[in-house]
Amino acid sequence: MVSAALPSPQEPEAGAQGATIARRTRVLASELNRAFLSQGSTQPVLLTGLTDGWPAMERWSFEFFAKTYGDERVIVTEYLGSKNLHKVGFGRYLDYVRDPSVDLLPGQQAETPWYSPYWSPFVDHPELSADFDVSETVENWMPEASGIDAAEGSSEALMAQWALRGFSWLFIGPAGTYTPRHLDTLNTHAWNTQICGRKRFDLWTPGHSAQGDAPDFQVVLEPGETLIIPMGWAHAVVALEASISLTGNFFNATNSASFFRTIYTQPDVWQAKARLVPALKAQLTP
Ligand SMILES: O=C(O)CCC(=O)C(=O)O
Repeated sequence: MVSAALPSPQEPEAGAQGATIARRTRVLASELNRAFLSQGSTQPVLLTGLTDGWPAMERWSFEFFAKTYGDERVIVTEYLGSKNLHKVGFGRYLDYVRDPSVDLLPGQQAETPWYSPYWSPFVDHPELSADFDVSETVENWMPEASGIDAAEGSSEALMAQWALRGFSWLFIGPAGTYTPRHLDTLNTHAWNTQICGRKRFDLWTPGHSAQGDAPDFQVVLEPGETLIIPMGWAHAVVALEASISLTGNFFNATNSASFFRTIYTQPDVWQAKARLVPALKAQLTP
């Protein structure tokens, strides 16, 4: 993660650099890979229609999560990547999301509203995975969620947990929550779907490394829309409204060489994800 000046939660400024993001309806994975994710000519793309028929779009709301999972504890932070982390009751956090005047962490100061970007519930609550499906568009070589059904402790089950806990999250927070400019982990691509509320994404083309520069693209993601961010595209995100987003990182033939290179050269990164799985944590040296 790279810190950056905090952005104001505003609409995109008329045509950042005059460029607009490609938009498509219902793209098949073969076309996504060919037209948007091929090495050397990657482009972000905003997809509509992917969420048609997802139970998540009807069911998932602040009220649903409070009622169903409110007893859990979640990590909240100032912004994704900050070291200022606190554990709070999820129900209480959701009260704060709906009413940011609630004093969530008495005595604690944060520059931006408290954010919950680390809730990865799909291993503990596999029922949530049945509420969405990106497989039409996203070809993912990460181990399948169905591996969870494999014999407990089998390598398939452990790999599936590694992938699910380390590469998929529900991000929840009030307006103004913020993720500073960064590149995604282990050279993965990412899909980001808005379930409710709107978020602004600022994007920098691969190789545009000067910090502090205006983004090359800005786009506002509306509920039901999905933004595909290819490997190597730096991005920063700000919520314009109270928001629930679902996101996953993935790799396939278009970036597998880069993904595996980082697995070999950045063992600390994949091992940090492996430590999220108790049986794998036990096998890793501290
Ligand atoms: O929605 C957000 O705040 C951050 C999403 C993102 O950039 C990521 O998961 O890498």
